[in-house]
Order: sequence, then C-alpha cells, then structure tokens
Amino acid sequence: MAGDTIFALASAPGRAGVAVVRVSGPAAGAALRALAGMLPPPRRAALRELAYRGGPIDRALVLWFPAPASFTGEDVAEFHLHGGRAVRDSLFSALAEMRVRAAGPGEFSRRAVEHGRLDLTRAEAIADLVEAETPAQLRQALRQYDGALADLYEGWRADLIGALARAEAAIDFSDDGVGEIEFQGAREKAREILRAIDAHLDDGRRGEALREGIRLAIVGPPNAGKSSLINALAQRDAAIVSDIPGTTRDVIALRLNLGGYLVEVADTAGLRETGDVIETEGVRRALARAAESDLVLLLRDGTHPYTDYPGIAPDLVVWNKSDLPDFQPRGGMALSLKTGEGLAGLVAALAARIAAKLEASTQAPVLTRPRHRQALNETVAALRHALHAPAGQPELFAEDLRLALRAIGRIIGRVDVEELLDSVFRDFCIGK
Ligand SMILES: Nc1nc2c(ncn2[C@@H]2O[C@H](COP(=O)(O)OP(=O)(O)O)[C@@H](O)[C@H]2O)c(=O)[nH]1
Ligand SMILES: [Mg+2]
Repeated sequence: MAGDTIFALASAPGRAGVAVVRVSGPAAGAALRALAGMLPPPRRAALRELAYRGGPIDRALVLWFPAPASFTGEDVAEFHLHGGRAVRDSLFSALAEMRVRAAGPGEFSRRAVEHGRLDLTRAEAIADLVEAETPAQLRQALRQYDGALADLYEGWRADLIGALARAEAAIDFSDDGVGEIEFQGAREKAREILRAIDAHLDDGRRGEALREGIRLAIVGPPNAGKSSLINALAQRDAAIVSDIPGTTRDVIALRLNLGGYLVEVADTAGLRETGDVIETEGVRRALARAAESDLVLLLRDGTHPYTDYPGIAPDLVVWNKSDLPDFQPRGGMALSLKTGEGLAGLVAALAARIAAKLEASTQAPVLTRPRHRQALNETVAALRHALHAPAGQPELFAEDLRLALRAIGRIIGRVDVEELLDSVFRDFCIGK
C-alpha cells in the first residue's frame, strides 16, 4: 500500500553499534520535525536531541532527504541512533504513535521502483548484493546495480519500439510502395534484435550459476574416497566415511566457497550394480545429479582395476589413494586424501574450471535470474512469430511486436503489474 509512511531498521546493530532507522512517505518530514525539533538542511547530517512528548530518546545524527531526490523518491528521514534496545524501542513507539508503520520486506526498494528511482533489475541487484557470499557474486551484483542489465534490456526495448513504429507506418501507408519498404525495415530490425537476444540467452546459464552457486557433483565407484573428498573440501565431517562399500546412499550437498566461487558440492552414492533397493536408488540419484550439474568430478581408486562408467561425462578425473604401494593411475590427477597430497592442486584445478565456466560473464552482462530468462524466452517467441507474418500483413507483425515489448518490459518493470512487484519483492530483507 504505497502512500502511507513506513519505517524500518536498516542496520543490524549490537549494543556497540549504530542503529539506522529509515522513514519514508508523506509524513516523514512531520515525524522528523516532531522528534528533532526542526528539519536539518536537505542531505546534510545534523546532530539533534530526539524526544517525543517530553520523553527523551537519544542524541542522534539525523538526515533529511526531501522528495524526489531520495532513495524511494518520497520524503525520507534517517536516524542514526545509539544501538541499544531502549533507544530503538522508544523511537519505534514514537513513530507508531505518529501513524508511521513498520515496513514489510523490500518495501523501500518497491517504492523506489514505483517512483521510477530504480528499475527492477537494479532492485534485484540490491537483494543480490545483500545475499552475496563470494567476491564473484558481489561483483556480478554490483555490475547489475550499475545498470548493466537495465541498459541492455532497455536498449532492446527501444529498438523494438523503433521497429514497431516502422510497422505502424507500413500500416498507415499500405496503399503505396512506402508501406512495403517500412515493413521490410521493421522486419530487418526485428531479426537483428532476435539474434542479439538469442546470443544472450545462449550463455550456459553462467550468470544464474554464479548467483545461485555452481553445481559440482563428485561421482565414482564405491570406496574411491568421495565422502572423504567432500569432507576435505568442507574441512569438516559432513559425510560418513567408511571402508564399507555402499555407505553413502543419498546425495549429500554442501555450499562451499571454492577459490572465491560459491559451489554446491554433492557427494553421491558409489556407482555399482547392486541388489540393494535403496543403494540402487542412490546410484540412480547419483547419475541424475551428475547430469544436471555444471561440473562433474569422477573420483577413482588408483589401486583398483579400471572399469568403465557409461553415462558419466566427467570434466575432471582424479585418482585417489596415491599413498598406497599398488597405486596405478591412468592419466588425470593423483590425490591422497589420507596424506592430503594433491588436494591443494585439485582445489586450484576446480577453481580454474569454475572460473572458465563463469568468468566470461565479466565482459558482456549476463542473465542472472530465471525470471529474466523466462521473459526473454517469451520475447523471442513473439519475435519469431512476428517474422512469420506474411508480406502485406504488417498488422499481424505489429501485434506480435507488442507482445514482445510487453515481455521485455516486464524484466525492467516497465509495465505496472502489481502481481509482478509482489513476487519480486517478497524475498527482500526488511529495511531494503
Ligand atoms: N589409503 C587411503 N585410504 C583412503 C583414502 N581416501 C579414502 N580412503 C579410505 O577409503 C575408504 C572409503 O572412503 P570413503 O570416503 O567412504 O569413500 P566413498 O565410498 O567413495 O565415499 C575409507 O576407509 C577411507 O578411509 C586415501 O587417499 N588413501
Ligand atoms: Mg561415500
């Protein structure tokens, strides 16, 4: 419900920290004046005694951002308080008495979008920035916050509008030769945009993998040391290690930071034929996991005779147990999880492969969310359909172009659909 005034704690203070409380909405100025006695000059920090109805609250820094030059585009007041509970609670109850209500998740960003201060991809970048667990994720979020995706999609949208204008001209001048020339031009343009979006979509899910974590599956025969490897990578005993083959029966997945990248590493059941129903299901899940992973590491026991694993296309083959006398690797990397020899080299090799999969994303902006992919797929479908419109039928072409425009506009929030905003901002933090 935009229009009313909201507040939120925009920091996570301990007793030693600073509590930042933001207020946004038409009553923000009145609230600030009531608490601090007067409004400070716009965008300049001022130290003020805060009190409400004679009750002292704090000596605090206050800031005043009159609309529209504020984060939300509304009047915004900011209080930098001492981070104790009583201070905070006194301010909150004073605000509540002034009918300023606590904000829900993402409400500040949502208002910023509604007032045209942020596009949706930038708002999503704020959520990603807050959630970022690795430097690579942080870089991607900052790039998106700088508008890399917004510029790209906004550019295609502008091109589509240009093509649509030419199609409209073709409809208006359909009686003379000009119409056909305009229609041709519009088709050319649509074909160009289609090619560009197709190339953008065909990115091996790099941006999404970086944002959500790249998926690495460890597969191999029983007793090769797969569970020992995930424990070594995690530096803790997450999976049970034993010399009984068939110990691991389900997929165990952990989110780890490998060389600066967020990786979801999966330990899986050993690949073998077995009469055990549960283990057989484990093997099925292991194969399925490998198939849907971004990287597959095949771990083998270097002291065991070679067997083939159909259905597995590993990115990396590693031979374990190099500490044992009958160790006989056949190519690939050598490792001993018992002594730790080769582990650092393996981590470096994994990080390099992850970087190769993801880092191309530092050049051209990449898709970061399934929501964007879905909208672009719809754009592409509409464009393909448009290009099938027969000569002399620019109306059909224009109709499809309008659908394409709507789909791409949804990514940046250039359509006012409440539901869309609801679904995007549901996962935000309160105070952002
Ligand atoms: N000698 C030796 N034994 C190992 C090594 N790595 C794992 N093991 C042992 O091999 C057995 C199977 O290990 P585990 O991690 O459970 O293998 P998984 O079945 O592939 O998950 C355990 O007894 C481990 O202690 C190694 O590098 N050298
Ligand atoms: Mg295991």
